Amino acid sequence: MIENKEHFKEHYLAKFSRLHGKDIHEGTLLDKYVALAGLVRDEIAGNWIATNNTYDQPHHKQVYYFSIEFLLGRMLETNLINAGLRDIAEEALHELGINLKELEQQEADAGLGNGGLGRLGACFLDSMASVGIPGHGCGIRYKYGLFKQKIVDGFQAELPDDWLKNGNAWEIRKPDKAVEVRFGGQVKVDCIYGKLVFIHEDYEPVLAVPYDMPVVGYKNQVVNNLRLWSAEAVHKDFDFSTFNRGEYLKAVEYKYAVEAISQILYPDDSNRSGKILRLKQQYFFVSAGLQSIVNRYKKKHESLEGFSDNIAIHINDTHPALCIPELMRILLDQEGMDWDEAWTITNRLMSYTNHTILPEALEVWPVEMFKALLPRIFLIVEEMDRRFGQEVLGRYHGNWQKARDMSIISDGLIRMAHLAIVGSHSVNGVSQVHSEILKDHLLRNFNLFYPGKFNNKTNGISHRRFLLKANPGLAKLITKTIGPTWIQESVDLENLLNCVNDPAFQEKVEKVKGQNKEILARYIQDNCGITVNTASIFDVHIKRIHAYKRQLLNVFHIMDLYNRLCADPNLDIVPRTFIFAGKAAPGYQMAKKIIKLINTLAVKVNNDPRIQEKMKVVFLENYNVSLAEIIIPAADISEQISTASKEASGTGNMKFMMNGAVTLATLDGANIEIGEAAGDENIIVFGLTVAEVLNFYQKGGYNAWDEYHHDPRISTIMEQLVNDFFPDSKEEFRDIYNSLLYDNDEFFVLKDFASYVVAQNRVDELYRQRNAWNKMCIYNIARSGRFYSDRTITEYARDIWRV
Ligand code: 26Q
Repeated sequence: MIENKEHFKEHYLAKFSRLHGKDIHEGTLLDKYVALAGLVRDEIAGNWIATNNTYDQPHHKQVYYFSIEFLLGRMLETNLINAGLRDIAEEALHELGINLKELEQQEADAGLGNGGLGRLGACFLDSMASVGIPGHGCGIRYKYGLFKQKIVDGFQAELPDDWLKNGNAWEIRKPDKAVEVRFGGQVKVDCIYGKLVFIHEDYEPVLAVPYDMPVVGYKNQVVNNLRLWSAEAVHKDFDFSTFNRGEYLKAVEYKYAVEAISQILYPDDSNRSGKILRLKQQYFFVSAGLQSIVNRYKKKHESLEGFSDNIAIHINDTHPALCIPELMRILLDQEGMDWDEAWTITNRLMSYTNHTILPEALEVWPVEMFKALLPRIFLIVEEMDRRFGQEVLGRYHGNWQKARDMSIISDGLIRMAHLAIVGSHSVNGVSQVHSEILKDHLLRNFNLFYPGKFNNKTNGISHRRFLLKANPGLAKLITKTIGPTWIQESVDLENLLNCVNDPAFQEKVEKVKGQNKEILARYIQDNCGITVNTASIFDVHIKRIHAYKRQLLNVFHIMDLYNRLCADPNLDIVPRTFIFAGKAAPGYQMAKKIIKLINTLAVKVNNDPRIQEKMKVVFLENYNVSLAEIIIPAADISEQISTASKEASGTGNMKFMMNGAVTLATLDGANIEIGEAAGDENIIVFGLTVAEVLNFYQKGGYNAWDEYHHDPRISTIMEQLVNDFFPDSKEEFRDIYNSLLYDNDEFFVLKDFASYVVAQNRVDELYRQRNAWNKMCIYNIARSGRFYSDRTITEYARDIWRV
């Protein structure tokens, strides 16, 4: 164990020469990073093994968190902090003439996720380890993460994210723990001693090889495990027999087809329906994960007795919902249980989180495709559907309509949300309002059918990553003011309430924010060549680009402000820097147009001398976890402006709040709870409410042209999209224009425009009163403590997993 600086230096230099066989002075930054990460891994290895051994003792219930995404970002600093080594490392390296920050940047940002759902998975891993819950992640080791975004000529271009090209210092390949996953073929049914037996034949075998990554708890000696599966060809008899027949090409084809399974993370796509490889990915990691859980359990306990008391399995959205029929398969076909016994165990084990109510995001699979790829699993799903249908008919006296509405299979499609609900003992939403919408609208039938199954677990974030690590200036100030207990228990941030009225403290908070804005300004300068004024309001909108997240509403306010400034160059406004970042799914044309629009507007605004530096528009390319860690600490305004009812929770909103930004928000998702926590006077709210939006959807009554005709600002902006306001992009934005006016503005952008402008004007007014503004920031920080993922995970553990 490394205990001090000198010790650290000694170990580090030894590690370096062992690894690289050369002198440290000849090492590249990458060499130095690799040695440091290796040293950290050595340091945590003992606790990793010890933690695992503890979990193998009786009465240690294990949680397995299945997620098709884990958006980890970089791990070096987090691991250093959690292992209690950061300060020692920083000083020791400094004395060796090495800058820790520079080494950190050598690590690839692990982008194995699209956005909120994947990042939530990563925060939960951190919290499970830090709270000391025996919780393991189970996912896919994608060779390529989410694409890298380049902006070329204002357009998004996608490049592959070859994140493993320099290796991954944190993972350990475990070939001895590999299992076989079977696709395709047929199922033969036999009757042996009066019992039906299902035999899967002519399948294609795939080898699932696990790579384990340590998840280090915060200064508590716990090191949990994240197991990511990689697909490989089965070498045994399979390819050799083909090989022997001289079918070399076939063997190579097989190898490539197999490796394709874990090759790439699918982007959250608008036309994502029915991609067979995606279904393969889902079954691949679900089957591998469950087999390894069952193997481990049987190795320790000899049988499956007590299985459902000692194991909990969580399904992060429906992507891993095949856990349900796959566990049934194992219990029925391998363990020889009967249906009822297997079903009772499965149901007790499984729990499911829903992350969306967008109808196009609810997963379905065509029966034909499903059946061909997973013949045995299909039979089980069919049986589940049949039995569930009987139950519904029984309960509702033969109401066929009800049975059809609730069925798992319908119109040739398998509805994964229905499968997940029927197979789990708990279904939760991710914010209060989202959970209410699930219960009262989207899943109303199920809530009535299964009283008590539905519950809420409002999301949270890792405050250790997004405050302690990302914002060292603020973290230090907080610790100096209220002591360090907030690092473990972020509700203690409330102690800052004693300082809200202290002008000296207000000034310090403002100063830290200013320093963070300087850092971001330098980043913007280096990456976009745009000079921004750090005295301006940093108004930040960063998240996936999606129509419902309404980047367009922000854009239209900027256009309106620009129009006002052109009309009156002396207009008195606080200078603003509008900052955007986010990726659009490669196949989502509308989202890509929005990116082009932002960039086109940026060129126009930033180069107009009449604007006199009163506003700047910046689009930062390749948004990822590391970039978020630079932007969020520097934000004055957090844009959370989704159409009410559409954003299940949002988690970026929480990260901004913790870093002392003021939220500009619709009453959607967790914004509502953020407002309740911060207090009405410390958040800026506008727009339609959930009830109003749902009412419009149900009853109609909204006409986008009314907004166009009654508000000259809106008609001006709409026409500017298609006239020569953007001279080089005349027809480029026609689709946006049409979707708003001819497709009646599905997300109420025009409807909310007027109230958004009022809210934005209020931002301007409030920011002028610097003391009052700083007070708002401090209230937000102080009351953000409840949105930490330690709290969320403790609730999951208590109410759902019962550990
Ligand atoms: C599905 C099929 C094929 C390809 C991709 C996908 C796919 C991938 C990612 C579907 C959905 C996602 C991601 C969804 C997501 O991030 N949802 C967000 O989850 C957060 C955590 O709960 C919430 O805070 C956000 O409100 C919600 O949008």
